[in-house]
Amino acid sequence: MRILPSSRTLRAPFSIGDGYATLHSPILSISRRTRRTPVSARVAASGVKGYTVYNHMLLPTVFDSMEADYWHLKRHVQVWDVACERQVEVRGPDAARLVQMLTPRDLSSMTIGRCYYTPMVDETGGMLNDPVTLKLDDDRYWISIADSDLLLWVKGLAFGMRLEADVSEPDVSPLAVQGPKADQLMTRVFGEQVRSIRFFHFRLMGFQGRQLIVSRSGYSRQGGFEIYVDQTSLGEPLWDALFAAGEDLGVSAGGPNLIERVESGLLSYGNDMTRENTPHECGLGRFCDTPDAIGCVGRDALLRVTAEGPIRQIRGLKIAGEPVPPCTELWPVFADGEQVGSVSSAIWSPEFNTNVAIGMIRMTHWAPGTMLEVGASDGTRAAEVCNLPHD
Ligand code: THG
Repeated sequence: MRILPSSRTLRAPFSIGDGYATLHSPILSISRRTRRTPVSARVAASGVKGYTVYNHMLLPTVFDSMEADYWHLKRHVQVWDVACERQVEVRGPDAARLVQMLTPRDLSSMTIGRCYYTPMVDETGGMLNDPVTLKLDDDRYWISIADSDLLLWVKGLAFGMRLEADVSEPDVSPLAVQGPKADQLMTRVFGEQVRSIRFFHFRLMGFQGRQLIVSRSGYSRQGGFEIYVDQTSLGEPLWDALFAAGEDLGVSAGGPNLIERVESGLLSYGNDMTRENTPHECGLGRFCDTPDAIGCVGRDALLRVTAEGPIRQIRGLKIAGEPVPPCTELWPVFADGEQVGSVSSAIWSPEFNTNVAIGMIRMTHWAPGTMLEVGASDGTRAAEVCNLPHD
């Protein structure tokens, strides 16, 4: 499959900064390893201009331009091929015990039909993933993972602990509908009942004689849903139904948008956090109930670090000057010439008229309003610490 060399994509797909030309224009070689999704053909037909690879699968990132996609997402409605949000299914008598081993969030009162944002940690309390966990039944969970091979860790625990639980990656590919007109569009395809789905809850909704899990969730703060397409052959009919129903709403293909997610303070595993970080450093302490998370393999380690509190934490930053180049490696953050943190994601925000960023900052300098310096790849710039989400 040829991605770039068509007449409309020869031009660099990004308008911001020179770095895109050198780092982001090369062709992404596609093979069996960079797995296709149930709607890859529709994505290509919609004129996708850029992909990344996430969980060894194609993730479309740009259609028109990053800025045009961003404004469209904030004003209208988009359909996202987020099949790369793979599900780790955990099923069997020990399923609940195994899922609780993974996370310091207390799942004991989780009810069927709930989605929980769940930091997942190793035995040192280091972040392994930050998935959304769905409880389908008392003995069946889906862990909707971010970009790390969580399946292998979960299978290892299940085998090593001799648990009665099957761990697999089912044929499930989320399709997200995001944006202020998402309720309108979804109602047309699934009926008025979708409106009653509460944030981070899911319900079974009918589509062409099948029942699909639909949740009110998604990787943007513009509102919307995720449809868990549990059969590859349903992908294209569902995509087509959404586009047919949403023509007058200006529905378009989209994807997780870097500008919107940095403004919104949505973290990206592998970018803003790694195994080196605890959930508390990531600002995910509100999703941890460590004392009650009996069985979590990272419980002891996290009890130790929470007693003292983190000494560095995720913060927002506003970076002065012209639009920054793409942040493809950590940028050091300085105070009086000494490093006090690093920036992991940064982009020009057309809405706030400044560069917005996410970084990890030492406690001595993490107070909002603190002025620091960022060693961006094109030079040093002034930056101000702020809370997330940006406003
Ligand atoms: N949806 C589903 N799977 C996913 C993602 C998703 N897997 C990969 C990735 N995204 C996982 N990471 C996140 C990060 C943030 C959120 C969801 C998944 C998120 N956070 C809100 C917040 O932080 O304010 C709300 C959390 C809450 O209140 O519970 O939505 O997007 N299926």
